[in-house]
Amino acid sequence: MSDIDEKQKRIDEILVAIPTARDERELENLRIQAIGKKGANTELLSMLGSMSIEERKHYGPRFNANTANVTSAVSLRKGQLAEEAMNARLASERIDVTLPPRPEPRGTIHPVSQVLDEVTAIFADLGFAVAEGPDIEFDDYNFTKLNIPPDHPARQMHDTFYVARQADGSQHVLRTHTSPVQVRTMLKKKPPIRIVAPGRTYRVDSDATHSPMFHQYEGLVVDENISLGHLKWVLEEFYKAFFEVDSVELRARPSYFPFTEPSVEWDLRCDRSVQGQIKFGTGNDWLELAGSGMVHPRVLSMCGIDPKRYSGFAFGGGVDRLAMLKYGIPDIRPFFESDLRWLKHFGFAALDVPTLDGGLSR
Ligand code: FA5
Repeated sequence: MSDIDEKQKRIDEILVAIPTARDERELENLRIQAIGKKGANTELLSMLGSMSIEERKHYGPRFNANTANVTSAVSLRKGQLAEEAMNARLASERIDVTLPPRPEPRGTIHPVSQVLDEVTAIFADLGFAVAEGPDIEFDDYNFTKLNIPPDHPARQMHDTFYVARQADGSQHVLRTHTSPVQVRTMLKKKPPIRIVAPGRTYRVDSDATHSPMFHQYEGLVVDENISLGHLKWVLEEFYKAFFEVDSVELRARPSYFPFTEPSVEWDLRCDRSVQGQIKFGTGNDWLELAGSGMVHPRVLSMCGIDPKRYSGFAFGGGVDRLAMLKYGIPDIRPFFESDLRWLKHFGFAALDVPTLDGGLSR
């Protein structure tokens, strides 16, 4: 058999193999063997140069036809392989819409997380930005810049967890309240300021209504001409939205916090005449809700704000207490015991994000 016949035979075999190539790689391999750089037909074509005119007339069209036949067979098979791959993918990714839905998610949202989200949603609606601070706080921010200098008797009220003093002599504490976020905000930002700071707080304290780790929310507004009237309106709006009632009645009591002057504590009118139930807006009982006051001018100055030009109010209360009141939870300790039965009973559906429009706690 001549060299030409042998190569032609190889090309014919390739033309037979192409329609059954199993994948793109095998197909490409066959194409290269026929019409690649060193393919059988490429070699045939290169022989044309040394042939006589007669031979060239005879073989030329045949070799060119080889190229055309291989190219069109490869392209046909390529299309078929692509279609087969798509069909296989469609079959494997098919969704059976008649199958039952996935089981309900089993995790629940902790009542404290729920109330933190509710508080944030309400204050966001009133135009307050959310501010944060660290749990391990400078003694200076937790106390001194809040007008509680070292040795001030008010430090005793806080039952503080102190952190070992640093090598440079600086003192840190586990923050005893969210009020240092006021300091952090005022040091960074100039008025107008309107923030809410929810977060974790710590005190050496433990009984049915006190936990060593608990949560507070803090509000701060600083601007020109801010008064106690503004504070009362904000708190009324907040408690109406939080307890989901149309009206509330707040009672102001004089109080003392070193960082506010005057200081006011707020009670909410409620009805506890039915055992185990509490109603807001009616009744003859009063429920302690929040500490507050006008930001002390000395605190404003220590935080770089001119007290002659600006005034502000601040308030703060317990988040865990709010959760206990709103959801009828009698003891604070199980909040942090991770008992799954308790969590299931008092937890909230994971996908119900509280919003004022969609409902806070439904
Ligand atoms: C303060 O902590 C002030 N920083 C609040 C404040 C802010 C006043 C801004 C003025 C301006 P007080 O120590 O009263 O205040 O604590 C506030 C609330 O935290 C309490 O009413 C209570 O609801 C909650 N709380 C305090 N200690 C605990 C505790 N150990 N466990 C749970 N809740 C607590």
